[in-house]
Amino acid sequence: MPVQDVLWRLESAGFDRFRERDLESWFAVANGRTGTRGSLEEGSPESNPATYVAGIYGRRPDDSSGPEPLIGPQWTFLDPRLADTEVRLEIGEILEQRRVLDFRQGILFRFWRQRLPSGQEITFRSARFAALHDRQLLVLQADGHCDGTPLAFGADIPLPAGPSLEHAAFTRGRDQVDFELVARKGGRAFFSISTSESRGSLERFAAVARAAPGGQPEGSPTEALARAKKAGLTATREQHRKAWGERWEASDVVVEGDPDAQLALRFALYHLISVGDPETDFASVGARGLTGPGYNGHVFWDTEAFVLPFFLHTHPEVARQLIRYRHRTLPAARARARSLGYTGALFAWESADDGRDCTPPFALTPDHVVTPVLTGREEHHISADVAWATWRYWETTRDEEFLLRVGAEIVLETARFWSSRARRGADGCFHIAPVIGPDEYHEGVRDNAYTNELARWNLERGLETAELLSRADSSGWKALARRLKLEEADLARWRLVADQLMRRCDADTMVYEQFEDFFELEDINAAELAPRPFAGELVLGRDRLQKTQLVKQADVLMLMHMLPSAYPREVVAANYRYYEPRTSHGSSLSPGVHAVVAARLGLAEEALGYFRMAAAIDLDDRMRNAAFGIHMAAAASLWQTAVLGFGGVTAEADCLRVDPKLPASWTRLAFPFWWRDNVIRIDADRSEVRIELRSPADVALGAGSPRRLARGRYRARFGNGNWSQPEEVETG
Ligand code: IFM
Repeated sequence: MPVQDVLWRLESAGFDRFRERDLESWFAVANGRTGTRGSLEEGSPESNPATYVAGIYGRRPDDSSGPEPLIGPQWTFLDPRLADTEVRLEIGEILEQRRVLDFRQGILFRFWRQRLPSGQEITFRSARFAALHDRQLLVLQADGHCDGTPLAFGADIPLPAGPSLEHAAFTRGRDQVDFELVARKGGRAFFSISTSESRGSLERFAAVARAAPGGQPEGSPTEALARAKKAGLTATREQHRKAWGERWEASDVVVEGDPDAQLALRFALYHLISVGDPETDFASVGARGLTGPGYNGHVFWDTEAFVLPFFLHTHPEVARQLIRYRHRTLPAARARARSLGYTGALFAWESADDGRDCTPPFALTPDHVVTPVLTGREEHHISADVAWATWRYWETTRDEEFLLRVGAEIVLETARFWSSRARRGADGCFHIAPVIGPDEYHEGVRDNAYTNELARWNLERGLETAELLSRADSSGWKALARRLKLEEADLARWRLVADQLMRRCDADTMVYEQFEDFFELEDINAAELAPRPFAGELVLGRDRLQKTQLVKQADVLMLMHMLPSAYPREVVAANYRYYEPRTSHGSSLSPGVHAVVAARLGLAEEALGYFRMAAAIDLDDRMRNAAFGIHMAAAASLWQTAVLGFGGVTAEADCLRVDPKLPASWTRLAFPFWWRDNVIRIDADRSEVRIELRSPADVALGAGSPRRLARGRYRARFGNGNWSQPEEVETG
């Protein structure tokens, strides 16, 4: 049975065929290896059922549209019948139709009662999950009856036709069906599905394995199936529940006083946990996770800048695999930089199985115009974003081994890229152009502030990496430098470019100009144009858009969000005041970043408004595209708002700073935070913060200095605008 507590579940009652695709995204069950949309077992007219296998993509025969995810067999399909009568929602009268997604257990439940045209009433219940303790397994349980007569379910398991499928081999045994699916110019997926049925009750296990293009299968579905059958469904479900329990223990964010915010957070965390895989670097996280077809499952900077911090501080093994995925794609990133006339590594703006850039050349804009997509050619900040995530991993774990073997190569090769990407101008400064920053309304600009500042930061971290490794492991560093053909002259150039890369910040107002001549563009107030969020293309048209200061998504503010310690409060405040009114939030990435920045500035109520806007992107389908899958970056931005924004946690180089600033309606905010092998539990209200440390750590409160705290529990009070020093709490 699903959990009773309404703050741990999402429930939808009734049936609206035209909303079905949105619900299928919401109710997806996934475990980082596979994801299955929440389609009804028997199907429905507008349904778009799919099971995705992370990292398995195929190409169309003419290779026109880049890699697309392979769609697996519809393992949840049932064809319920009462004797020869079909049982479907559209036939007869619906008496009850409810889906309940139980976040705590990671199980999707369904309750259905239908009056058939004959007057008979059927009862159907099902439960399904993607096992979290054994990521090869998917499980479905169902039962259906009509006045004591069991329903029959049929044995068919359809294979949806997908453009990326080249070949499917299929073997049917007595109670088992095996599929081998070959993606065109891609990997392979294997499904072994076993069903047992007895008097209206059904149990089904689906075991999955996958193979990279040209590679051997990772695990055997037959063995996974045997494991599941041996354990039995009840024990398998128990292990799955236990695995979810551990994830929630490490990541749950408790909000008291605001049930909507609590539910939105748990919904977001459910989908984030569902997409993590700590065991392998086979795949990264697509912009819509494993919940829908949006962006063809491609991986963007959404992963490093939004999703990864959540894992870094709740399940660092997943963050590590996400970085390893990028490391694995370094050869493609080097080739891409070379092909554009640069050195070092330029990661794909859109990446799939092999790391080659797969940004489509054309796309349909919100105003239904087929337009060339320039992001693949010009949106290069992705390289700095990957370096940023890698550095954050290093700062958070202090794992020198990982830095030497994996992280350093990413940071150094991306630094090298920027030193070739920046060119000296007639004014003697280095410039980056043409370029697209996070604000994609303005293409082909010069010196995008976000890109330039992150590039400078990347160059500096490259230098720091060289310095650090040469001190810590001189022979390891020499071997790495030799392998990368890095010389002193390269490092000298990095210093030069970092020092002389153009920065445009008005000395009086402290506002960073988003790019050269941005301030000359027509000034515009976004909120006066249309209720936000809105698509700028629809309101202004593409041509006018480029000539105005309307910003699609946090750009200068994104910079300040990514590097919070680098910008004084008054600079962030000035930039927030300037850019916030000019932003349409045409991207789902934007509201959450505004929420974090506002929360850190102490604008708690404004931040809460943005938090709600970010939450509504999927739960209210605010961008009219929830049917294409859950917006993973927006989901992650809710965690960032709660923990980094309202919770006020900043992982600084030498301490963890904690400065909670709760909105008036939040009476309590509590969460765990993983940092340097320590789990730090923060529990705050508006006047007090309680901190529990698993091992000693340097902690600073508010603007105070760091203090070494031993393992234990502490309490600090807020008064006169400051936090008191933490006092140890006696434990009885
Ligand atoms: O990565 C984003 C981009 O910043 C804005 N357009 C959508 C992409 C995928 O979410």
